[in-house]
Amino acid sequence: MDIREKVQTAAQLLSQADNIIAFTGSGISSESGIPTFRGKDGLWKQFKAQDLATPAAFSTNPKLVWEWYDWRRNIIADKQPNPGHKILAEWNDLFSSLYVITQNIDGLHQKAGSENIIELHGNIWKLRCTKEGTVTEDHSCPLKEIPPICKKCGALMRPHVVWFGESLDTKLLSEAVKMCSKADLMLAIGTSSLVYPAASIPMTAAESGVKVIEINPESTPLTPRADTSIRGKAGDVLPEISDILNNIIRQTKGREK
Ligand code: BV8
Repeated sequence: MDIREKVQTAAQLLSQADNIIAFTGSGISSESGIPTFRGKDGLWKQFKAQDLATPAAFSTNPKLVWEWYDWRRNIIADKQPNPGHKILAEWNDLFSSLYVITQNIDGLHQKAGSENIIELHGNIWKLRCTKEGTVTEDHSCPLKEIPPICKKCGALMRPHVVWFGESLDTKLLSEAVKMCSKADLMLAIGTSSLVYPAASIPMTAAESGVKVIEINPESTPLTPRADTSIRGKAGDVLPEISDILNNIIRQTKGREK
C-alpha cells in the first residue's frame, strides 16, 4: 500500500472507532522545533542520558542537571504546537473518548488545547521538592536560581520528570493501561518505541486487538505489530487523515438525512 492508501485506511479505521488513544513521543514535537532524543541532532547526541537524566547524576551534580533542564526549558518556551498537536486537539469532541498518552514533557499538547492528557514522564515546567514531594509549576526562563530551592522548607527542588532508572508514577501508568483497555484504536505518533515501560503500551494494545496506526518517518520495533504504519511526519499526515475523515463524516451524515 502506498502512503495515500494508508492515510485513507487510517481515516476509515478512525471513522469506525469510538474510543481513541493518541500515544505520542518526541517526534510529534520535532516540527515545532524541539529536538528529539535519538534523531541526527537529537538531545542525547550532545549529552549522554546517564550523565544528566538520572537520580545519580542529580545527586552528584544538581547544578549541571539543572543547567541542562534550564537550557531545554529555554528551547521549549517559545515553541508552538504544530498541525500534528492541533489536529489531536480538534478531535477532542469527535469521538466518544480521546486520550493523549504522551512521553513528552514539553506541554505542547496542553498548549494545543488537548483535554485528556496523561504525561507518563512528567512535565519540564513542574518542579518537585526533594524533601516534601510537593509539585509547583514554574515557567520562568531562565530559572531565577540554579539549582532552585523549595520556598517552604529550603530543600533542593528537582525537575518533576521521570529519569532513567526511576519508576513511572504507578497511578498514571495504571490510568493509561485502563484507558487502553477501553480503546478500540491507538495512534502511535513520533515515538521510537525504545523506552520502557512506556513503549510496552502500544505493544500491549496491539496484542489485545486494539487497532494500531503508527505515524513515523522511520520504522520502529512497533511497526511489525501495527495495523498500518505510515512513513511520514505527524504535521503532514494528521491533517491529511483529518481531511479524509471529515469527508467520510459528511458523506455519512448526508446519507442519514
Ligand atoms: C524504568 C523524561 C524501572 C526525562 C524520559 C538500564 C538501567 C536502568 C533502566 C534501564 C536499563 N535498560 C533499560 C532500562 C529501562 C529504561 C529504558 O527503557 N531505556 C531505554 C533507552 C533502553 N527505562 C527507564 O529507565 C524507565 N524506568 O524502567 O523503571 C527501573 C527502575 C530501576 C532500574 C531499572 C528499571 C524510565 C524511562 C523514562 C526516561 N525519561 N524522559 C527527560 O525528558 O529529560 S525518556 C525520553 O525518551 C523522553 O520521554 C522521550 O519521549 C522518550 C522516548 O523517546 P521518544 O519519545 O520515542 O523519542 P525518540 O527521540 O526516541 O524518537 C523520536 C521518534 O520520532 C523517532 O522514531 C523518529 O523517527 C520520529 N520522528 C521524528 N520526527 C517526526 C517523527 N515522527 C513523526 N513526525 C515527525 N515529524
